Amino acid sequence: MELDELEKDLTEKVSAASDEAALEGLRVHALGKKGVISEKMKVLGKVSPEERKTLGPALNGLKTRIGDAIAARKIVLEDAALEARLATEKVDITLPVRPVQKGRIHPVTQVMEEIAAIFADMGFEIREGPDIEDDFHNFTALNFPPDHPAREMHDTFFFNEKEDNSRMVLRTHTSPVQIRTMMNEKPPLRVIIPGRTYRCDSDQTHTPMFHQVEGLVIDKTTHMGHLKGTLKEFVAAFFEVDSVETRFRPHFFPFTEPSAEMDVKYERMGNEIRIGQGDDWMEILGSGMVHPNVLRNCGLDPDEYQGFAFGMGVDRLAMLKYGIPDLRDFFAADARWLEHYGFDPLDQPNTATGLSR
Ligand code: 2U9
Repeated sequence: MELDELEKDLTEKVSAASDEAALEGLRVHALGKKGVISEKMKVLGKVSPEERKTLGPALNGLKTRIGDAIAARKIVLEDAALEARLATEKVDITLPVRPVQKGRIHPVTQVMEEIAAIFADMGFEIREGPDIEDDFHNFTALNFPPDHPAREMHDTFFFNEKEDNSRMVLRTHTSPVQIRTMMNEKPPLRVIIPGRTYRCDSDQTHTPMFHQVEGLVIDKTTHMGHLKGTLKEFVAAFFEVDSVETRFRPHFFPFTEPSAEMDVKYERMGNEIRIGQGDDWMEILGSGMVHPNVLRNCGLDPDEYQGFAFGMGVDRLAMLKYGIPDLRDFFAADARWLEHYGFDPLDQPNTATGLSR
């Protein structure tokens, strides 16, 4: 009789337990080492064998039923807690996205990504390197003679002299990255190098920091025809036109021989410039076959390997393609300018669905 009442009391309390902590307290109260059922078990040894025969199974039954009731209640409480949490975390995915103030992609970043997308389609990989360079990678390995004007103080940003009298520089072009690539990797190579470059120059058309993308192809039979084909395909893709009339004009760079600048035909319609056709020529990039001295400086045998390289100014290409009149606005950090000339961060440039929208 006493056990029946205990079971009724415990069962009611289990059903009434409102959370997992209360249920755990109840479990300890009933089944813990000093719990009410455990205490009753302890007297089993002291009762007569006759009484033990009925009390033993009765107590064991009680213990099992209360244990089961607690386990069942635990599942109910856990489910309820999960339901409550899911209800607070519910998101209505049919709601339109709230109009949030989004950032814009800077035209220089956009153009770098467009150029990378075009060359990636042609099988080029991207390489990057440090902005602070030593004299070897920025000048000597690129076949600049010791007295070349680019090595002068007024063209290049030099750091203070080190103990060994050498001076680090802010790279004046991204070309040192090609040097590092040729020294560290085995041909065939097909790479483009986007990055920041620095020269002591500041006027309407020059800023002391500017952006370049350079490219390099090295293999056993790479020739000037590959250079022309690659660059012609590149400009048509970049300006998003079916064809562009181009011409290659002889030029001089210490690191390429022969060297050529590439011009494109264009026409002016009021304030707008149309690239592709027209009566005028505009210089768009520089290029050439990598000089044998440069190959040798990087440990490559010019009788076995040859290749072409090219370089372009990203800031100017961005101004041309997107009709941006003043270079200095690029670095003025004017939010209204960026709102107008910037690009949607969710539109990734790619040649399949369009470079720019
Ligand atoms: C190595 C070998 C050859 C990179 C080249 C040019 C031509 C070039 C200018 C374009 C506009 C710089 O930003 S700009 O003023 N660059 O005309 N660059 S060929 O040739 C290399 C580079 C690295 C090892």
